[in-house]
Amino acid sequence: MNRDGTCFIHDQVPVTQRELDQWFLGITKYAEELLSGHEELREGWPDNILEMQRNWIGRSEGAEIDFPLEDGGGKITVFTTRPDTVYGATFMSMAPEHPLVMEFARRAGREAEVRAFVQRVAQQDKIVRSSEEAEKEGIFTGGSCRNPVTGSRIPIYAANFVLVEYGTGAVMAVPAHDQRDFEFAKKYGLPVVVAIQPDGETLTSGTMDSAYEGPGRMVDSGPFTGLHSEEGKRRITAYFEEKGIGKGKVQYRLRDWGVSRQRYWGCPIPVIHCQACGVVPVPARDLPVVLPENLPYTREKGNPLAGAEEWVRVPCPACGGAARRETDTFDTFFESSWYFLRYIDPKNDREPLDPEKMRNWMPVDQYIGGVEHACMHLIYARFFHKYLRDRGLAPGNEPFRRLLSQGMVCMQTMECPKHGWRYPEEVDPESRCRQCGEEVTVGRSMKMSKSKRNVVEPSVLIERYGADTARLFSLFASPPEKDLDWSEQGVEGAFRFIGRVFRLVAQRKEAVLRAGGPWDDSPGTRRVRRVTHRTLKKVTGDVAERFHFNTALAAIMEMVNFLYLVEDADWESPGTGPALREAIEILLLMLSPFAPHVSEELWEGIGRKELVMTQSWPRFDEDVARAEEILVVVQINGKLRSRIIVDAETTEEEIRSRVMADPRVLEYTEGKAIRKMVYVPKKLVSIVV
Ligand code: ANZ
Ligand code: ZN
Repeated sequence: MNRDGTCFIHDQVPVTQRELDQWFLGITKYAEELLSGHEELREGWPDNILEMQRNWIGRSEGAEIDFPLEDGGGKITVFTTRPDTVYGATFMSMAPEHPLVMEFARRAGREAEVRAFVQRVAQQDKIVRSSEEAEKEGIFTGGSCRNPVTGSRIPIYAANFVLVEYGTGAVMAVPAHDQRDFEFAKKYGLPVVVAIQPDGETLTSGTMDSAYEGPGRMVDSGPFTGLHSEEGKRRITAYFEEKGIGKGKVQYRLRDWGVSRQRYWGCPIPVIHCQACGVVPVPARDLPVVLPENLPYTREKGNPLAGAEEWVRVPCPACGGAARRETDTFDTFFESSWYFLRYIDPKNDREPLDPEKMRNWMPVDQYIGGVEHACMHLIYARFFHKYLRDRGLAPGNEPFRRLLSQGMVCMQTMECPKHGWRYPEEVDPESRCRQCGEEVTVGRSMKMSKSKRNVVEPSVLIERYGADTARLFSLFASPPEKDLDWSEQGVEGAFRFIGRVFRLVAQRKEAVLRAGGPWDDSPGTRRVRRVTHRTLKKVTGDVAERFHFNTALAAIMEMVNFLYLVEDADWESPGTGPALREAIEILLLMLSPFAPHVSEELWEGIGRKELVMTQSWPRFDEDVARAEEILVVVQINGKLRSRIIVDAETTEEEIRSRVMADPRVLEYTEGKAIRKMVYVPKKLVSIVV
């Protein structure tokens, strides 16, 4: 942890920078590893999350180059990803917040107008002002420097699109090869100098109507002329390094993490400030630091902790002199970066974690979290893990082997011509807006969130349909990584399905109770067992390997449909009855994680004494599950012309259409009238043309 009094607050405070004493975590030291670690996560993490992290970390390779100031000595360092374009740099643009901007203005007697500009830009949103579409604006500061390779004079502008916290806050502007610089140069009448020529084309500065940002051959670039731009980047950087006026540099967008908050309710930052000793950590024996209770909370006075004199005043742990506690508290992301480690060792009151237990349990096999955590939480947690690893406290490089990023629950809204989108309850049964009576149309799907007050309370659903329906619907509606559209019909469907299972079991209960002994080897029995074990195989795979509960449920539903079609005689038969009993048992075992209450009830109904929830997951029999295949030969006018292999479950109708689509059959039947087609079950199709 670094005490850094000069840093600005980044991420969370976008517009105004306040200079404050703040605590930062040195996450940028891990920037490179947070990126390269993705290699280890490629298998188990969704691509889009890794992509979002990559952008958040934002690695750029380039160079820092010094531009000597025109007068008074000194230099300005810029960060560029295109050192190969330095011969085309014709001016410099600086972040309006850069301390030198006002300095130049003062020296040149341009303070008033420059200050007016700087203050105006300070009001603009940073994201907006640095976006591509934003109007490029700037002002001449009065200062200038020299291009280190051409020696020409470079006027220094303050420009709204340059950000103070990225790179060095100063940019060498190359209008011929950077679109923002191009627009800026056109607006303020600054020269455009071509330094890169694309293959097979010749640019001239006078006729360009946009910048050329691609690679090419270097031109008008002194000794580097003729090099390809990639080669040029390396050679120019080496040249600057040799002359001591620049160096290769990898730049990250990721900033050190400002963790100080001026809040009462955060986790205390356990340090004490002593006049004589400086910053002294609270000794382990005095941990945890407990916050004072019952502080008066007033909106106006900022952090109430700062006024809690009794709590703040403590003796210095090092010298015993009068000292003061830190009153900033941690960002809530601090604790959420490692909370899960306490599950390994929740009762440990001597230390945050036990390295021995960490070795046994970490990493987490499967972590689940929404996409809203892609960047902050999931980067911070990785960073904590790497830090703990470096302290010998955590095994491996990554905290979470696999990540499932679940979708959001959304709600379809209606569009009113007068009132915009409306929630279902704001629309009457005739599809009219309850407020104005206008007819509504189907609108967009919105995320459910408390702040938008479009949350469907689970308790309402549970009261109306029961908890099993609520659960089944959410699991069935979509794969977990996709957003889920809330739908009343979907809930109804889940409810009906549960009723269907209930009726099936209730109806066959007696037969199941009677069915004892081994099953036989009849075709009917084989068919029942094949369906059962195939379904079990599919559900096992979908649930355990992919978390695809929706397709697992679809398979269970198919199996229920199948069981409804089984004849009474089979249920009662001594040979097939036991196979059907197995089917019902496996059905309930499969269903129990999705609809635990009704499964429990039905499990008891078929005579089982133990709870279904204490049963282990059933095992499928691979041989039984394997599809039985049959060979059907095709005769045309009495001659063998083709053969097809189909699943034994395939219906006659399906077999007929497969035969008619067979290319060999088509060869003989194309353009001819089929006079007769006979199917001999599981053996032969005979066609007469
Ligand atoms: C000269 C140049 C010539 C550039 C050229 C680009 C093309 P990324 O890829 O995002 O890292 N830049 C540097 N610091 C900046 C800041 N604080 N605010 C806004 N822009 C800044 O972008 C790096 C490029 O963005 C740098 O390379 C610099 O412009 C600009 F033909 O330098 B370049
Ligand atoms: Zn002291």
